[in-house]
Amino acid sequence: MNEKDQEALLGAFEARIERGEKIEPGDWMPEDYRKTLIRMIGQHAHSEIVGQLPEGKWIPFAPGFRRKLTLIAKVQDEAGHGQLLYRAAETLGKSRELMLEELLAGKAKYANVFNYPTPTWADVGVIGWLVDTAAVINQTMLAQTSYGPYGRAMKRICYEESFHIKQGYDSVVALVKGTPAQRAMVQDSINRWWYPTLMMSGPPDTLSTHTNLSMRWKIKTKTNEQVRQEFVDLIVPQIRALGMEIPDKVCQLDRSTGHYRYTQPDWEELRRVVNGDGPCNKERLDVRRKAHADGQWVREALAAHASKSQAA
Ligand code: BYC
Repeated sequence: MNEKDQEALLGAFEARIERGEKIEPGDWMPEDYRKTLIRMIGQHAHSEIVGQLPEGKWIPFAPGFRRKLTLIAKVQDEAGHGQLLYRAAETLGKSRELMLEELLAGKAKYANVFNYPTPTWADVGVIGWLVDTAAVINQTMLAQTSYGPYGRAMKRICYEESFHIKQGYDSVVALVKGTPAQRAMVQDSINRWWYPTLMMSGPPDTLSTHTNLSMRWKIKTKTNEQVRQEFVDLIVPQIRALGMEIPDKVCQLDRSTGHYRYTQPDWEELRRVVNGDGPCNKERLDVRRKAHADGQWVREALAAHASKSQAA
């Protein structure tokens, strides 16, 4: 195809985006659009299945039958989200096997937050409340993305994630109403999760490499900083309403802008953690590698069944 034809295709593609049309799997798209989406959706899928682990380890120790049941359901939901997202990424031409191979080889990124430890039961509630709130704000924006299969997956996922927020909040409220030791446990957990959760929305716009192109093609419709500010504005009053503190003295409402000010996280820490050097990266990937190896016989049995059905 010559350069003129390429330009015409790009022009028609951008006009469709401008009109708010959704791009579907068989449609023409620029290679950078395809690559950006494969990277983002793949990273998102990995985040769901690695994200099962920090809370999942608490299933045997959940205090009471009701908490155990809801936690199992939540962790199971994350596996379902992973399935939906790997499927959405596959529509762009990259196989699930290859994506998983890259994850297990430590070559793929996934959300920074899941590389931090969960030493107390309060962490389960605080992840559901803070991390899922940050995730839902981002994912509500991604539900408007220009790529049809990703947007549709996001809508379904946001319903479930909104329920996860309630599960986390309910658990935190129970602890906050409890003993001084339980309240201290919640505060300690908020202190540890505050900055990793702020980092979840991505680096500031000055350091973000992909935002400009993603905004131009409406893969994202808000910048990382807009998403983070929405999270801060929503969560700060909620935290204070429970009598808990934000571990940031700067965090005050700026009446001139209507937004809360906050101290920027350590962006060097984000870079390190997403590139494999966080407190739990090794542990998380080791667990995923074991789960993958344990499931090998299931994949083999399914493949054997599929080839037998084809032969018949
Ligand atoms: N963590 O140019 P930038 C959940 C990477 S799971 C890791 O700003 P972009 C849940 C970025 O990929 C939901 N990596 O990128 C599950 C890029 O990498 P490369 C998780 C990060 O894409 C279980 C580089 O840094 N949500 O809710 O424009 C239990 C430069 O960044 C992060 C998603 O996955 C990070 N925080 O914006 C509980 C959402 N930030 O290309 C809950 C989908 C940046 O240099 N992803 N990077 O290798 C996104 O929305 C966007 O990709 C981001 C980054 C906002 C994360």
